[in-house]
Amino acid sequence: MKIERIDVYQKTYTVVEEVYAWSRGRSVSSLDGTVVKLTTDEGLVGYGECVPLGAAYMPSYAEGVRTGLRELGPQLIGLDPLHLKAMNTFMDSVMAGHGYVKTPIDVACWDLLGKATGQPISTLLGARYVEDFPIYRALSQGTPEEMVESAARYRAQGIRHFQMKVGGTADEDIPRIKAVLDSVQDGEVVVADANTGWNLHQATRVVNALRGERVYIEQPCPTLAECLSVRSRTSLPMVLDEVITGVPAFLEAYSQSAMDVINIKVSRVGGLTKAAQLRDLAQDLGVAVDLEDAASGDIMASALAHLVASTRPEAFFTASIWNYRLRESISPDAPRPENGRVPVPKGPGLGITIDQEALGPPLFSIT
Ligand code: 0XW
Ligand code: MG
Repeated sequence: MKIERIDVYQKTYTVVEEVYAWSRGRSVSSLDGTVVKLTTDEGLVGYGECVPLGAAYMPSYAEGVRTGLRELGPQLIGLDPLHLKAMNTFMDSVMAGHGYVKTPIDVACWDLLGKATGQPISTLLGARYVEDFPIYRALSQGTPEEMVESAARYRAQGIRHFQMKVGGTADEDIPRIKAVLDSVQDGEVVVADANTGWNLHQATRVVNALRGERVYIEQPCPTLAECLSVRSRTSLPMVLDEVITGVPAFLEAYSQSAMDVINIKVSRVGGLTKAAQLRDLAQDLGVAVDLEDAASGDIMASALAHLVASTRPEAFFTASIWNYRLRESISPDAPRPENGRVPVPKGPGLGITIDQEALGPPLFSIT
């Protein structure tokens, strides 16, 4: 099988909650996504996408995905999309870094492999431990009262795991976290995600104020060295996210016992192939995983569902999808949460149908 044509689409999404805010004054109210459709010489089509969370969350941005695809795409024509490892090795040999550009190609190749073999991606990733799974909900940064109120609203929708967006000053964050902790119920999980927003003295004040509380701390500071320093001052469990850029970064952090959980963002590590490799390693080493992407439309939400389904249940910490938080949709049957749980699609490949009309005409095509 050979890739014969690559169509690239642009899709603008608006965030239902209107503004989603996190540390350092960053926020989004709309998202600019890129969808890739691969067509093969046998007429099979596969879809992938990359939806950056604006340009300030991590080193990726919407126009960068498209510019990267203009550079990379022509070199992929004629390659066999079913040989995922060879495809990734090739992409890495002709373009250094820019994993977020390669992500939609990699996901579309998995969709093709599934359709060619008649199997869902989860089965091809080696397991289908669950048919549905719980997601967490991020609490957009706000006053303590607003964050407690968001948690109550999401609890009513079946959510039991809350990730608070903190990363302000210690004086702002300590009351936020305490207020939400006071409102949680038995069995619920609270993570305080600073998204690199604290420096050492702020982080130290926050973890000291939370000693003994049932809260996880996520990515307190920008660098691994700073996060390790915070970890040495607290016994609260730690999640690392922004610094986990791939297997080498994970192994460096693991060798220093830097975390209990990693947050794997598919487009940060460069696609589903690499995310699954990192997930496999983490679960073998006893580190639990949070599986998500910076943001996700219907396609990435489906890819994530398959990644979760193939994760050993004891290694699964939590997951997140974004498509249900966006007003626009490109798939009528993409997974969406019901009572806080997301079903894993059953059909071949991603297991969803794409509404070509909702996608509109391609922005550009490579043949
Ligand atoms: C990437 N975020 C800021 C958005 C997602 O909702 C989760 C969060 C994170 O850093 O984990
Ligand atoms: Mg995070």
